[in-house]
Amino acid sequence: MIRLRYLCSIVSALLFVQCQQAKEKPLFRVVSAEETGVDFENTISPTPELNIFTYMYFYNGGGVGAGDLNGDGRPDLVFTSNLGENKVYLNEGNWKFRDVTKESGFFSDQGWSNGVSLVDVNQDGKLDIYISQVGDFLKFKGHNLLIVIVTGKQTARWRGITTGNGS
Ligand SMILES: [Ca+2]
Ligand SMILES: [Ca+2]
Repeated sequence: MIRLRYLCSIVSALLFVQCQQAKEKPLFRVVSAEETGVDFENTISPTPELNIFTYMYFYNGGGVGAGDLNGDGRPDLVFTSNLGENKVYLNEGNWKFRDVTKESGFFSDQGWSNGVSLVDVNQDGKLDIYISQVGDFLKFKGHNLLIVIVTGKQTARWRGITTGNGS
């Protein structure tokens, strides 16, 4: 009986120590929009005309892509929104991002964007952006969007090319 108590005490002590270690060193932590500068939200609100019953993918969400868009070696972020504005953030280091959506100027044609891929489409060594949108469905008349990024010596120029109907 004493051995059992002794064994239980050791096991309890080990579990306590294990729990303490887990609390001391978390693998992840939440960083706020104020810290990072990333304030994107994909906000959707159902209406009688547009909801899960009229569009079965209503809650599937938008998309996010991470890749170095400006060639500085740091991964930048692109978010696509269903009903709001798609956004681009340049990574300025130390977990700080700058919203360059307005200056990029390539998200003027808003629709129900549901995904983004960052890939070098024209094989010039620089990532380009491909955004998928819902096409001809209900009120949506979206088109997938290919944005080929052309960089100059000091500035980046963005060019949008509209491709066929969205999927
Ligand atoms: Ca970058
Ligand atoms: Ca490219």
